[in-house]
Amino acid sequence: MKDVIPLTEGWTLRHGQDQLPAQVPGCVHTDLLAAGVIPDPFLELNETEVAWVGQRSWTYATDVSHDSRHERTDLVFEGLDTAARITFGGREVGATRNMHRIYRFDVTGLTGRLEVNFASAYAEAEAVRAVTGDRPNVYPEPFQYIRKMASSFGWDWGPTLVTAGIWRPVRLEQWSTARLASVRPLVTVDEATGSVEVGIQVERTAAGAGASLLVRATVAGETVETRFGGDEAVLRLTVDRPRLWWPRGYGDQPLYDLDVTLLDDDGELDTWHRRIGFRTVELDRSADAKGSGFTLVVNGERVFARGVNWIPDDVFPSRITPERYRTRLGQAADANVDLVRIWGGGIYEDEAFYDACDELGLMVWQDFLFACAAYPEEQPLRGEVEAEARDNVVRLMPHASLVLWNGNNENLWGFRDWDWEPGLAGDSWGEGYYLGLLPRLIAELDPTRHYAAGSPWSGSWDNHPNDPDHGTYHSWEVWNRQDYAEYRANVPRFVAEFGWQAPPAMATLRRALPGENLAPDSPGMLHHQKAEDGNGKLNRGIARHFAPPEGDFDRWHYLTQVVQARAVAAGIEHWRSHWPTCAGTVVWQLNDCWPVSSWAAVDGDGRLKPLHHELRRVYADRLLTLQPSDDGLVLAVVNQAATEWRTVVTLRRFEADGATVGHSRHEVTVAARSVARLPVLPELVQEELSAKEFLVADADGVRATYFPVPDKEFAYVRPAFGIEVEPVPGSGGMVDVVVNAHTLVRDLLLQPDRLSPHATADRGLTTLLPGEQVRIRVDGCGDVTVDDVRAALFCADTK
Ligand code: BMA
Repeated sequence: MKDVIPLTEGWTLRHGQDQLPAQVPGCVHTDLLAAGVIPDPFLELNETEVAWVGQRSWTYATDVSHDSRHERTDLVFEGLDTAARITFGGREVGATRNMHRIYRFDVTGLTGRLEVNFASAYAEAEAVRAVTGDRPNVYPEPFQYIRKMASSFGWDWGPTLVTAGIWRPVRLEQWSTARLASVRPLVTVDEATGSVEVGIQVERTAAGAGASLLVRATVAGETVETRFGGDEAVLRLTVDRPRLWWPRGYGDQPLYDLDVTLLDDDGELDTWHRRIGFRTVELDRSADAKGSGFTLVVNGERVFARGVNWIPDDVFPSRITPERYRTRLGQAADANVDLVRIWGGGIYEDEAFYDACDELGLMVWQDFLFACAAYPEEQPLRGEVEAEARDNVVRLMPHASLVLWNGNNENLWGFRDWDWEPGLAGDSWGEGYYLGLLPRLIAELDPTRHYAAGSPWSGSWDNHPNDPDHGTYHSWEVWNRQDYAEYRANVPRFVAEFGWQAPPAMATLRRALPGENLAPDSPGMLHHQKAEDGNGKLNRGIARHFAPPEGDFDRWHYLTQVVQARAVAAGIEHWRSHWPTCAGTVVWQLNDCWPVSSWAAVDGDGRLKPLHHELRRVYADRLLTLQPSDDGLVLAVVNQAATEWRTVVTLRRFEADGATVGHSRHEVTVAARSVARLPVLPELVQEELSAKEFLVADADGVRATYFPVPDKEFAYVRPAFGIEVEPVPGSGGMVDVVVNAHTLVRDLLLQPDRLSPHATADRGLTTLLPGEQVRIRVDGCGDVTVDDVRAALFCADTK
């Protein structure tokens, strides 16, 4: 059996004359931070102060002594960031230039000092640019010339912190005769039979060449084995009536252990284990009267995907622990999300990410790592792209949650629309990857999975890449230039990106900007806002609906949260109401990689923005929404559950002071996984709603409200409500904040982190009619008074 020796100990990082203690896995910035050499780049304006770190070369070293009873010793790096030369025992053993690859070097017979010398990523990128020539790019940094996490060079939500280091585990593997070089399970389900075709490749030592080997695979109590003399074998297993893996909300997530063992006549040589799941996934892109769709079909069930986009959860990804992945993806699941798209400017994530998705029933859409730029296809990049794709397709394909490979983020669109084409003058720009190399690799390695060439993409050059009627669509005009009501202007087939910004929670701001007199344009706030005209867009977003919160930072902050949540809800409510024409929404973005104003629902310190709670509402199986349409107001009753929804919807027309001026009841039956769109009874809206009126629809505890005019034009009665604080017996310190409304109270929000930085609340924005009550459970706030709570409570209609 092979021996594995993890190399985690004794590492140092050379800094001038000093040898600083270093973490492996880790990176330069976190080591310098731990040694007190640099300030925390997440705080204040420190990011700019540490820019020099990315311009330098860095050396990691440790002493390795090891004995071996084996023929071969390999040095295996699961991830090196990025351009490195490796020496071991005084000998150069290899060089690397790709953060996304797994590297294995034969170091048989070597021992002693192991050194990994990283060149500056800028130096490497510029050297490659000199070979390939220049290409257009949305950001000013050279990220398309180096296979490194693109967003570490800075993004419209991310700092420019270009790090280096041994970012994933490193180990020695000692082995004899042969080892498992790759194992590729292809899992299919046909009627009631599950099949697993396991393709294996071995690497042999010189002595092991031609030796007769046995490989055995076991799943669900079935075992098959085969003897072979070459480097490849295929094993076929069948499982009768496997329990199917489903996205959350559709069924369970049973996972089966798949074990592969390689043996020779003397016993075991190597083993491999993963958990797999049995399910089918189709992507229906067929043409219809409206264009061509983009509908995921899992186990025969057509799915409206309730998605979020995922970016690296830390600009230093070596810091992300399995627990942190689980927490963040748990937050996605809590928001009734069922699909996570890993965006192409980040990384192929850690195993722990996909394990959590397998267990939580979160479908994963994995981009290949290309974003917002023209990418040269010349060497040395082309070989790197192929090698990295091979490594990661093989690594990730066992996961049941992985439903889609996607070629790139916005590059096909950029070529067509962002004026790249004229300057390219026949140069390569990435098309050969997205429409050639990558689909060929998927067909070769992982043929049971679907591949999309890009996001957005309409399926071919026959239509504009971002044509809403064909395939995937990114909706950015609305955030950039319009009111969120404009989301209603079209019904795309699948909205893979759209979103609205807001700053992080107050406690996050206070931690990141200690001592700053916070204002929308105070120095730290501006520094932690990376989007083009970000604050302008935030302010215009507010101004379309509210009187400007002149000089009142707390109110500005609250209003940004309200507008973010309302904007995203407006998009999702409209698009979901048009299922099955529209078959999914993927919100930009779930998470952040540092404390920043951004589109995220969960901020850089892991705190939930009100948007997170709003997603939970609009992504629930049952949703009511009132939508203006050409034929008047429509009540859409959305039922994504497996059972029919038979209910009575009560529609009420109110005056601003709470008096009911109209009332109707509708018996509605909505089939499973479908939507009923009903005209609102003309009696109820016979006369157009005035600026003093609004509508409320209720059914089985689900509510929709409809206000005909922006808040600043609405005839609000000054809100009045009572507050009580009730300790929750036996809860270990939780309290219920009970609010009793005497008037209409719109978008009431308790910001729990204003009570204590650690406090959380189980609700976000809540609208109450006169006489209604809400109970907000707060955890971790300690003893609080009604006055404390009042200072942390906001609502839309206080001027
Ligand atoms: C799209 C994304 C990201 C970007 C976001 C917000 O372009 O793909 O590149 O961060 O919009 O601008």
